[in-house]
Amino acid sequence: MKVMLVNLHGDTNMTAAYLHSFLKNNGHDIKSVHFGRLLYEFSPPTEEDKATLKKLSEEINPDVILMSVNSMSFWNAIDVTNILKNVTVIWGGLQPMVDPESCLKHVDIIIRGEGEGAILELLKNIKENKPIDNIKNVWINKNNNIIKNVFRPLLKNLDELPFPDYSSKNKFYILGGKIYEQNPLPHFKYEYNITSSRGCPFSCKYCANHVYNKVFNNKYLRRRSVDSVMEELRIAKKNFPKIKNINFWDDVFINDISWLKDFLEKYKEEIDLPFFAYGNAKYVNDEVIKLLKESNISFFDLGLQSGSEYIRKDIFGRIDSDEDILKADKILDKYKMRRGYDVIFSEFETEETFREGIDFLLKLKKPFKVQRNVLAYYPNFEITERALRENKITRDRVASYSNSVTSQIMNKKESEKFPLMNYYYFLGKKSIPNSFIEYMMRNNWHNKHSKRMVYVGEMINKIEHLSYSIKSMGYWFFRGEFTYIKNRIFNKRSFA
Ligand code: B12
Ligand code: SF4
Repeated sequence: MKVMLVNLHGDTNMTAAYLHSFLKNNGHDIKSVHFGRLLYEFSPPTEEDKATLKKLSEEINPDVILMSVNSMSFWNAIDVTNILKNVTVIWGGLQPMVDPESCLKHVDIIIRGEGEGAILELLKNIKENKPIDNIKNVWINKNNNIIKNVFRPLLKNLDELPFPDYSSKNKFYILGGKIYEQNPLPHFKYEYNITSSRGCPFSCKYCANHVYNKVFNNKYLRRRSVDSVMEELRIAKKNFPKIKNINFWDDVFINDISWLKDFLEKYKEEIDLPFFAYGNAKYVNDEVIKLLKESNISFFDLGLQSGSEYIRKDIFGRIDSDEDILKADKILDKYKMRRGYDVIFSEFETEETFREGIDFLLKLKKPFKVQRNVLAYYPNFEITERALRENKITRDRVASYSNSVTSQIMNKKESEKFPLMNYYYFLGKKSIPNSFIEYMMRNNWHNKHSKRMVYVGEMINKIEHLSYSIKSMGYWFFRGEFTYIKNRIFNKRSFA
């Protein structure tokens, strides 16, 4: 079948790359259209982008259009779907999983949970003009009557899936209203996005994994074999010889020590590229960190989420105690691991928990980065229902209920709202002594000089960001990377 996959989540999005290769491998004529660069926040498609997409869609003339939709891209998805309505549009992804009814107001067919088995069966039945009402994982809005099918069993062996396709073949990239047939963004050659697993052993209350673990009885977490991951990396290195960093986007990379040992030994021997991974304090021990360090890890990102143990455990449902984190931090410091701690600020915090949190972070060994997030409330999550019930938030704070929630990264406006958060700009930095932070707190700087703190904090962020961009550009330049300019000039297509 002629299938068009419209990807709103940026050029190197893993979900789109997986779906593309899966459908291609199963004999479908698939074309993917990517919007913009993969960024940590969503930028809505412009009118120009949408007009270009419409014309491209007419040219491709697909039998069906697929879109991956999460709670934050929900409104963009509606917007884009509305201009493609003359073709059957099918949504899959997180929003259909967590709030299917909201999706069926905008499209007639959605796929919930794992997509592979369901999309194959659905496309087959559409092609053969067979009924589509009883396909597991598929929900349908049939004349305002919602047909709800149960979930199908999960894939047992992830190794059976083809590797994600990040090539530019049969892909289109829409940027600034123009179409490119080669990825015009150079970064895609330098970073390789991979996952060795699906799911997470934990069920934090604010995370999609708690939904998966509940629905699939804690069986959602599965891991690929070492051989499969290694083979993907070998091919990646061959196809993208300029890769300088691998991103392991596994929710928790280090939970299976015997897998990790086996994998890293081979990785070091054959791939030996710096890599990024997510970790969790519970799994940090001397052996694991030594292994990671010896295998060339460039950055290790840990979810701390709150320095207050009460918020971390009781509100967020995490299992790591203060003691676990302090112990892990000591080991990470011993191996001089470049690391970051993610924190999430929420309306559940009080002045007391904020202060507790800062005091706790002051105990961690420097240097470390702090990634400041605000809690993203997702539809139908218990934590969202609780926050609404207890009047901690209004509905406009919930992703997809409101079109204003498009990121969980803390911005300047949020920083100004909760003055105590502003200390997090400065925590973990070697150049700023803890005694100075304590002095600021004692003297109430967050109230007296809140705006100034935000200003300085934002400046620090900008400088860090700028130096990273300059470094990347320098890297591209000195390696003769002019594809970006070449593609922009010669591979541009315009319908105008
Ligand atoms: C890796 C990842 C990232 C990476 C992306 C790297 C990359 N190159 O792709 C980074 C760190 C950049 C990232 C950023 C963000 N992320 Co993220 N990310 C993930 C993560 C860990 C894995 C997603 C993934 O690729 N899985 C592998 C693919 C193959 O599986 P999948 O996406 O689940 O898709 C399967 C099914 O859902 C289904 N399916 C999905 N779409 C479709 C479409 C169709 C048509 C069909 C048939 C099936 C289908 O089939 C697929 C195969 O079975 C998930 C958490 C998780 N465990 O899911 C969060 C997650 C998706 N991210 C999330 C969020 C919120 C974000 C950000 C908005 C955060 C922010 N900055 O504010 C940004 C948005 C960036 C962007 N432009 O998209 C949320 C979404 C929550 C929600 N309810 O919407 C998640 C679920 C984490 C969470 N908080 O629970 N993310
Ligand atoms: S550890 Fe991370 S990925 Fe796993 S459930 Fe908690 S927040 Fe989600």
